[in-house]
Amino acid sequence: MNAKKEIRMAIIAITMSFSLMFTSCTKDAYVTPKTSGTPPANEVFIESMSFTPSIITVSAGQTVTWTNKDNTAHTVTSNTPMFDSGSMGNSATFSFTFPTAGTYNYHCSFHSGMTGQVVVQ
Ligand SMILES: [Cu+2]
Repeated sequence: MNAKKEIRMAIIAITMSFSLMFTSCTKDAYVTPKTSGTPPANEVFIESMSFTPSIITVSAGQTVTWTNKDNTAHTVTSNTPMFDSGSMGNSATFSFTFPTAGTYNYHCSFHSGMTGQVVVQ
């Protein structure tokens, strides 16, 4: 009788720890979707037809690097004539150094819906 009870308790404990593991696994899988994850500091990923993060904040004098993770070609083009990457294929990178504080809006010249902003402090 007691042995059976212990086994039952053990089964319950194992089931509970399994479901806990499952919960954390599910959470991890959710946090890591089909994207390439969070870009490193001062980097923007061009992915799934958008700039990630869409707003990036850096200090004056720092360089921002964009990487195209899409198979579609994109550009990183400032709204004012300041920088223009030209056509970027898959895995292409583009870097620009921002010497002066300000807010710089940019877009992809191929896809008007793709916009981003660099805030330089
Ligand atoms: Cu584009």
